[in-house]
Amino acid sequence: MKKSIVWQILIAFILAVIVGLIFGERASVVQPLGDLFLRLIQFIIIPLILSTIIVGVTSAGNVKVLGRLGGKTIGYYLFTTLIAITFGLTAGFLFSPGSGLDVALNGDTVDPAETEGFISTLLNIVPTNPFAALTSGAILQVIFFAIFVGIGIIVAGEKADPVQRFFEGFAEVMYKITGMIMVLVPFGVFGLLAPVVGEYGASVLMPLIKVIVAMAVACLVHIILTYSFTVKTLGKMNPLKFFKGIIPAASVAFTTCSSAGTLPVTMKNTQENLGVSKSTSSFVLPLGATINMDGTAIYQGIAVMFVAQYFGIELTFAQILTVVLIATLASIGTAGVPGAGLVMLTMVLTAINLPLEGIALVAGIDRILDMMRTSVNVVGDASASVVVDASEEKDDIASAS
Ligand code: DAS
Repeated sequence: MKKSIVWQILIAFILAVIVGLIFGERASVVQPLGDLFLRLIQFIIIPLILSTIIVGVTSAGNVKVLGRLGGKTIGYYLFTTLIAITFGLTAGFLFSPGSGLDVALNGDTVDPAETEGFISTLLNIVPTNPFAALTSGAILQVIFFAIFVGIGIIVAGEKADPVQRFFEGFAEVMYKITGMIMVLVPFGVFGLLAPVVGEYGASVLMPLIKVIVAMAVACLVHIILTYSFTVKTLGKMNPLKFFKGIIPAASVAFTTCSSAGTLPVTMKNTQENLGVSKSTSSFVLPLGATINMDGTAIYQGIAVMFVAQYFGIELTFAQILTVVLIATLASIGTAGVPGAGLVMLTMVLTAINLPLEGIALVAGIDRILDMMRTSVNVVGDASASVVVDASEEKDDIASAS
């Protein structure tokens, strides 16, 4: 990876903070720069996912390998999500951000998002019209469609060669377009971050600083402990190389608050900086951008403890377990877009009968918390691609010998 992009992003961060602090709300004048960047990376998501997953599946060569790849991916995601929720609940307990808080409720309530049952969440992954899924950007349904097109190509054999070659060429085109857009990452980071710094002054952040600190600490602990461990022991990669290689994607995630929007950058970073194969990254990352949300899981743990403490409610062990299960289920059905975690929180609070009014307390700083949780979500997805790719290489060698 060109060293310059990391320095350019660092300079963009520093400039954004300075401009935000100096100009306050007037810093929003640079918002169009950030919005342009956001639209540029959003416009390539669906064609990139469709083409790269089809190529990834067909390069797996057979359905058995595909099943193995899927099993490892889902297993890793569940493993790290459960650790993340535990870190979140522990941070909420240790920091006690809701105890003795003298912030008055502003009376706002949030309508509880419906918790889709486990079965309906799974059923919704199957598109009734794949072209509608493509035009509406239903990422999980696009992934489902792409996987089955890939399987169809494998089963059809030689007759489908022209289709396979078309998608191989199309995927290459999408990677090239992603490379062109990557040049704009520093400008996008600046245009998205400066207005946020300008909007959230100390008066907004200070009353809830304990929530922000608890979130920051839990995210850092999870990134440093969990991902260093998995990348080193399972991914056979130096953690420093991993963290340095994923900086651009983590920066885009931090400023866009969208795992899905960051996907093109995540794919490019894992392939070019971390050496993950295209077939693994094109399968693991789109799946991760929608169903793997470790940062959001940390947030659920902290927010639940915060609301319970604020209202002086003791959580039972059964309620804690419910949080773990609902947060995991909810993350599968929630797309990686800004504010997804806040929507999920309504499901979790409803499931354990905590007052929904508590959401109004954290909604005011949700953008700040979303920046942190989206960054963790993306770094977690990248760690999965490194781990699964290393495991696949081992299996390929084993089956070849
Ligand atoms: N913004 C979501 C994402 O893109 C995370 C969240 O809202 O919790 O991953």
